[in-house]
Amino acid sequence: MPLMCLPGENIRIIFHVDMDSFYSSVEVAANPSLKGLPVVVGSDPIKGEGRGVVSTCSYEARKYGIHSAMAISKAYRLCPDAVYLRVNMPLYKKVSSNIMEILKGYSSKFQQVSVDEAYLDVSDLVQDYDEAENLALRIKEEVTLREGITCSIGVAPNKSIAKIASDYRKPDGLTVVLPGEVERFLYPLDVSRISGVGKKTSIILNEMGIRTIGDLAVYDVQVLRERFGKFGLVMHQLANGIDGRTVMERGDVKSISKEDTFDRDTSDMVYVEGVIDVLSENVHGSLLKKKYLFKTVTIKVRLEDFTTYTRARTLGAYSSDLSAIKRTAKALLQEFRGRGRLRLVGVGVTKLEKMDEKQSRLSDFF
Ligand code: TTP
Ligand code: MG
Repeated sequence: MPLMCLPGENIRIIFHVDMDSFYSSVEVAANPSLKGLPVVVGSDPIKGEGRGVVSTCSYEARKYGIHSAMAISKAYRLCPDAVYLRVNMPLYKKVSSNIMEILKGYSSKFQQVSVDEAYLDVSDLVQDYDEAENLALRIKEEVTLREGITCSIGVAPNKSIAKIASDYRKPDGLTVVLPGEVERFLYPLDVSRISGVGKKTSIILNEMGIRTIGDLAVYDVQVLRERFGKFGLVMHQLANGIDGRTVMERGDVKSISKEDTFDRDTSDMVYVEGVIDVLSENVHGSLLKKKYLFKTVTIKVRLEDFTTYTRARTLGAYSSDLSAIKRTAKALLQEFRGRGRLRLVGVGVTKLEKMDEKQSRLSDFF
C-alpha cells in the first residue's frame, strides 16, 4: 500500500528486532534435545536451593509462571522438572554478535540496544510497508536459519512504536503498525508498554487515572510535566506516537571530558572546585546519554604559565556515580594548591564500559 505523506514530512520505516527468550533459545539451539522443554537460565540454580535469580526462561517455562528476575528457588517450586542451566555469557555474546552482523547486512542505519535487540531504519531500502513486511520476514528467516533461534520484529514509523510492536506478538512475531494505524494500535495498550515507564511510574499514572496509552495521550501535558519533569513531556509525546529519535550506531567512545578556561586566572580553590562540580555534572550527563560506566576519573589543569598537567585515578569498580566523579576530581586537584594561579581546569572519565541497557533506557530521551 502506498504511503500517505504530507509535503515536507518524511515517513520512516523502523524495525525493532528482539530475540525470543534469548539466553534459553541459544541454549536450546546448542542442545536440540532441550527443544520443547521448560528451560530456565539463571545464576546459582543448584536444584532450587540456590539464591540466584532467573535471567530468562523458555516460553514453555513461562506457562508455569516463571519469568526473568524471579528467585530461582521460586521458579523451582513452580516447575521442579524444568531444565535449570547456568548463564553462559560468552556463548550468548558470540551468538548475539553473529545476529548483529546479519542485521547490519540489511541496513547501515543499525543500532544495537542490548545483547538481543536492535533497531534498523529501512526507509531508504523499501518503497512501502508491504515491502517492509517482506523484508522483515526475510530477516526472521535468516536469523532462524543461521542461528537456530527465533525473533520478533516490530515495523513502525518510529523507534518507540516499533519496540512496542516487536513485543506485541511474541514469540516468532511480526507486527506492522502503519502510519495511519498508530492511534488504533497504541491507545488500548497499557501505559507500562512505553519504554521507560516502569513499575513506579505506572503506579503513579494509575493513581492519576491513566491506565492506557490512550489515557496518557489525551492527558494534560502541563500536569504531566509538573509531576514527572521532562519525562512527563516525553511520555506524552510517545503516547501520541511522536518519537523523532534516529537509528544510529554509536561509535566506540574512549573517553568523555569537559573543560573550562576561566575568565581570569585564579588561585581561589573554592571557585575551582565549584567549576569542577559543574564540569563533572556535564560529563556525567554525557555518560548517561551515551550509556557508559566509567572506571577512571581524570583532571586536566593548566597553570597561568600554560604548563598543563593531567592526573588520573582509577576506582575499584565501574561506576555511574556522579559524586564519585566530583570527589575524585577534587582529590586530584589537591596537588595544585599553592602552585600559583590556574588558567583552565578539565574533568574527564575513561576506561568506559557499556552500561546494561536495561538500566538506562530512560536516559535515552534526555
Ligand atoms: P529480553 O529481551 O527482555 O527477554 P528474552 O529475550 O529472554 O525474552 P523475550 O522473548 O520476552 O524477549 O532480555 C534479553 C536477555 O537479557 C534475556 O534472554 C536474558 C537477559 N535478561 C536478564 O539477564 N535479566 C532480566 O531481568 C532480563 C529482563 C533479561
Ligand atoms: Mg528478547
